[in-house]
Amino acid sequence: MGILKDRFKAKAESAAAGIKDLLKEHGNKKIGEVTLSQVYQGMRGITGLVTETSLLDAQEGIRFRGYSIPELREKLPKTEKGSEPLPEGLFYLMLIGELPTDEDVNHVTSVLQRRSHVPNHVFDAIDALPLNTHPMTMYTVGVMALQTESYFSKAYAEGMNKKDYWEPTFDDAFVLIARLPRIAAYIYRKKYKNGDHIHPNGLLDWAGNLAHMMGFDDHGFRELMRLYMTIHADHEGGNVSAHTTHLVGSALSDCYLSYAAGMNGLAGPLHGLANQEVIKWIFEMQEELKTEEPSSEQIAEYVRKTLSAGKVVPGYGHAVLRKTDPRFEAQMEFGKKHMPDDKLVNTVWKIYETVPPILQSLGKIKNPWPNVDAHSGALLVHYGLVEYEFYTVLFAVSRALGVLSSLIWDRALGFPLERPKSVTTEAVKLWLEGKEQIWE
Ligand code: CMX
Repeated sequence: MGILKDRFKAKAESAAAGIKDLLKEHGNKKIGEVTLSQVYQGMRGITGLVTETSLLDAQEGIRFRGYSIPELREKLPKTEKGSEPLPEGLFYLMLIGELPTDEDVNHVTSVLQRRSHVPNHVFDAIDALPLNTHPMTMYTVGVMALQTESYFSKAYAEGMNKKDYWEPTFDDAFVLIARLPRIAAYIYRKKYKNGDHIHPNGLLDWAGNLAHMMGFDDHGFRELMRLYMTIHADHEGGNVSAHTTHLVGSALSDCYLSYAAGMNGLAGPLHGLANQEVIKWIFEMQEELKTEEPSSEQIAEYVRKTLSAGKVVPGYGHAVLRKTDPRFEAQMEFGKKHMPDDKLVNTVWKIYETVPPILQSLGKIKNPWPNVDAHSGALLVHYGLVEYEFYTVLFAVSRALGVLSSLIWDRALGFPLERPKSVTTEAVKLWLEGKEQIWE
């Protein structure tokens, strides 16, 4: 861990000095105009956050420290027999800002392996919940129970210099990330496999071990987990899970408190829960149509029925993206390579041909194309992971890599408490009448 910390410290010190100079010279420059619609409609398009780990382009999709998903699939280190990137490599890239070598990734893997022991009281907290509790609730309860381990909270209570905040945050992030696969797998085996738990395999990589502890030792499934954990990790800073983690962290809440808060946002159906909703929607369609291979006409009919019931078509649309999500495309490539004849996967592809023109014809949807969640469930079902309520937990394990590396950077750069201004409609009306302006 010492080498990583030293590399991070050097990067962070020079980045913080650079930002200080930048603000000294350009701090008063306008970075955009905020309209009343933006104030009322979810702050779309307002640039108001710095997130160093990744940047989303509406037309191009996500880039992690400048690298697109196809580039990461090519350049990040892999296992000896694998062809998908190891998510540890992406974590290193987001944290240090440079592509890792094989040796760097092995180092991250072994640091995570060494810190992966989960104390028993975490399992006790999960066990205290009724079995029908949603897996995402079990997961955040598990994360909150683990908060007893926070180095940051202990160091803060003892009186720490603010210059040092990043260091226990760094340690907390590694410990938390190391333990998440065990917590996720524990929930999976408890809820769906009669509590028949599987011990970690200390020789496996982070994602491979998650697959193993869940009970999936197929090479294809492990590869899927490596790809899945890589592509779901980060999507710049404004999405609900990343923004919430950052916001809560800005109050100097530690990694556990901040990440659990973010994951409660991920558990919403317009965000990460959409992956469960997609498969639920397809299963319900298959049941209603009494076929596993619905035609394009049947799908179109079902989509219209969904829309006329006032529901969204899950897995389609995005607040920022305006094209097919490259994370959808990466999963489609995986499907073509590993399971080209799978009926459910083919249905996902047929839905992809059918849904965008229908959504486009409504005239109000800004992005009719599929997002990451439109594809993921079908690949999981192929390997036998049919319990779709669990899918968002996998998203959450992956998202830890992005939001926690960002949180380390937040503390290293000394980002302050987040506190945007809000207004009342009454105040807006007075302002429109030219009577009063209370916000300047
Ligand atoms: N199906 C039906 N209607 C949709 C739609 C969809 N897939 N996507 C957007 N719309 C509707 C919106 O509900 C909104 O309707 P109203 O004006 O009646 O309120 C209108 O189209 C305009 O919305 P928008 O500006 O295009 O989209 P937003 O930025 O407001 O919302 C998102 C983005 C993702 C919440 C939305 O597209 C959606 O609900 N998609 C389905 C859920 C989903 O897949 N979420 C996962 C996103 C990725 C992730 O975070 O994991």
